[in-house]
Amino acid sequence: MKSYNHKKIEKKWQEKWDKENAYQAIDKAPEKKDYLMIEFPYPSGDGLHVGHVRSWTALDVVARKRRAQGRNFLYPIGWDAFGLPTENYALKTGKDPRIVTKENTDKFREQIKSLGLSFDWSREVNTTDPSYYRWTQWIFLQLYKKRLAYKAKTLINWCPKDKIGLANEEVVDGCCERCGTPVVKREKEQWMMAITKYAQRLYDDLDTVDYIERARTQQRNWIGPSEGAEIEFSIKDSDQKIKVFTTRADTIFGATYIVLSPEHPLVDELADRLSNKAEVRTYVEKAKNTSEIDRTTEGNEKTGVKLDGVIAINPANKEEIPIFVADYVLGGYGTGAIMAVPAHDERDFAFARKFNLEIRSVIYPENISLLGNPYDLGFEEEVNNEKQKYLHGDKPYLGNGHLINSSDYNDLAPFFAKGKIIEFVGAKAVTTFKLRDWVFSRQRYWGEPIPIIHCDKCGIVPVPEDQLPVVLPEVEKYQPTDTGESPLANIADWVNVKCPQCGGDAKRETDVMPNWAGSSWYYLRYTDPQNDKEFASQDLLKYWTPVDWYNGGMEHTVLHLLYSRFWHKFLFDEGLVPSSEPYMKRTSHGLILAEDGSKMSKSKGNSVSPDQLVASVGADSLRLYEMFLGPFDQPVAWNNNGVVGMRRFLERVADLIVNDEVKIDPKVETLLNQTIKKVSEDIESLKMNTAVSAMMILLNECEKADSVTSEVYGAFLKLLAPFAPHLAHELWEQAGHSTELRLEKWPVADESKLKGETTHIIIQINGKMRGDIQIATDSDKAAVEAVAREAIVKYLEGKSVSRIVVVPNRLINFVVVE
Ligand code: ANZ
Ligand code: ZN
Repeated sequence: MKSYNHKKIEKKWQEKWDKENAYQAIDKAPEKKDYLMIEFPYPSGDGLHVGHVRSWTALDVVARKRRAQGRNFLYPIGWDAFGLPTENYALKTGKDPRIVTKENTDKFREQIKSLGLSFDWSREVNTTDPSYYRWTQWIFLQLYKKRLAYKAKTLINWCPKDKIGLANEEVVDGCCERCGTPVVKREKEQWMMAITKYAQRLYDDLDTVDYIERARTQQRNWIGPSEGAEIEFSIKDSDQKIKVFTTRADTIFGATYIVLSPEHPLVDELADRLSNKAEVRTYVEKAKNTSEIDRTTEGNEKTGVKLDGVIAINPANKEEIPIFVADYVLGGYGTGAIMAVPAHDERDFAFARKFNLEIRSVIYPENISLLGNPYDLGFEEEVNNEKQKYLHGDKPYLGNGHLINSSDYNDLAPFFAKGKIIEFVGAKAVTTFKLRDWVFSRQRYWGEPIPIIHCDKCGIVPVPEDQLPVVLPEVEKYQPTDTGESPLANIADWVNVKCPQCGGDAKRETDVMPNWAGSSWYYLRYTDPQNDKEFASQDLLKYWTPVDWYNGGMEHTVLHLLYSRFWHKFLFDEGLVPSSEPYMKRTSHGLILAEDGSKMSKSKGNSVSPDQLVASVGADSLRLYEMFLGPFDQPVAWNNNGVVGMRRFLERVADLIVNDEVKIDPKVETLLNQTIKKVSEDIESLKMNTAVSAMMILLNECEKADSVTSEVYGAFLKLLAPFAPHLAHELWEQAGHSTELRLEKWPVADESKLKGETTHIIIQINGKMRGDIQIATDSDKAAVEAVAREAIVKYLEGKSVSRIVVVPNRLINFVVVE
């Protein structure tokens, strides 16, 4: 078998493409534009990993194919380079983060180029570049002008180890996402972003984009709309009122007490009227350091304190009811206050039991008004059981039924009563969202300075736009101060400035932005990366945006993706971008796991280095292997033998004999057309593994025929080119063509030649039939396996296959360890 010199060939073509600017997108070309994007990487010191290679190659395959179909293509790359790992590294080593970033991006760039990825390098952006973050700061100022960026004293999630405020999204199970330290609450003046003002639109417009369903659902749940009402309860002998948020206005006649969250401003405002002021204060202080998880976990012992000396009035029946402060009610949700209905809510029930409060039933578990009598509907037993427990007072009743103890509303179904009662008590129907405003400040160094000046006389003054960028100054120490202020606070000659409004002494804001800022708009900058008058020209934005296809990790669905949609919608409202959504389509790749199915990690020593593989078998084999690895959106386990197998496949392609004196084999001709069709379709739906297996089947057939015509050979190379671009180009050139393969048109299947011989194959797992496939007759084991795996993905998920048995043209059996 002929070997080929991958080092020489890959270098040759990479240099050629670089010199020719082969993959540069042409602004405003007449061809249809196509804008494909991967999440720009954080240039960490570890360099590229095989996970990057998987997702970037997949989209590279799409890009190369669609270019060959005549699209004007934009496939850009850049660096999301602000952030904690670089800063922490600087902290440890004393090295300037700018230098660290430069070293890391240089390394990444070289690695990426060694893979033959067809990025448009002329549009490279870097979020830490002042000419870039000048515009991040500019967008911040526009948000500030519209009051969407605001300063507020809030309880924030504070990581005592990193000394940093965290957004809710960065807190995982009560701990810091980065270092795992339990998060505490701390009161701090913070810059906030009013993303909640966009909650409804962020939710509704998910219907207008083509997102992978998992991502759409995850965003919907995160935004979390809840339809209910805000109802006011007045306080006796006072003109103050307590506004509660409830989704069950129908139960108001059963509201036997009120609960304020410890964060509620009324707790302080009412303090002077309380006879147990000290007790209340102690409780509130303690609640501040209890995590939200502990506060809301079902079954946790309920705690609280009664506000002695104040009384609320239920607006429905004018009854006087007590007011409590308790931490099971959260400050940041709804209005931070509830009407408690212990007979029909688990938490209220537990609390009422503990504090001996009245539990008054207002829903009776029989549906007399809406659905007919449950006894007639065949649910007697179920209903009776529930009813017995409920009537014994053993548990709250959460089901449907009809109203009782509710004056004029008795006998109504809850659903009907709700609207009527909202009207009766003069309440307002509202939709509340789980989504919270975005904590935007970071008391750190390696981020964009927030372009604000604080003046004693004028207050908060934005830095005038013509003075942007506010450049991040060099410092000696990267350690945040112990008071939690940014290290920038130590640089007097940077902090002290004149107020742009009154000329008096003033101070710069020393907080910086989170690393979600620069990534919220980078796709806009790619369209016009050198522009120093605007963040991008309207012309180019109109031509290129929105992004047609964006691939990225599932872990970014509720952070980056949501923030970015929010900024985009704001820019749209300002008339600065032409579309209301930034990304028309979103896909997501599965993780690559180590050979044993565990997570790959440097510390465990089970990660695979792309560099090594590029050196030993070549980028083409690596690319092809990663595409063959398994369904793109599923997690897959790595296997080094597989890479070697791909190398062998490429060598066999290089060995094919071309002979135009022999007529085209009709079997090969049919299969070629089938393969063109299959590969073209599979690429578009990211079924790269089955595309590769189709090419393997074609190769087998070509080999059986002893030789192939140059027509067949040429078409094969065109199909192979997006996956293994270097070797495909080299073989094309060796075949005597004077133009480059990348400039050739993508092949089109001849519909009249698609019918041929296929065979039906049964798929089994441990001998049990799990599906079947139709595949070219005499397909080899690898090909059958790839197509079969695809067909039974859901059965194999999370299972480890120990052996595979193939009976040619009959069946394939996966032996799985149960
Ligand atoms: C009275 C009531 C009666 C309620 C009943 C439920 C059942 P979702 O669906 O999650 O939006 N609630 C409101 N604000 C709260 C806060 N800040 N902290 C904790 N709980 C809060 O839940 C809405 C319900 O959760 C509201 O409806 C309120 O309790 C409670 F039989 O009001 B309900
Ligand atoms: Zn001033």
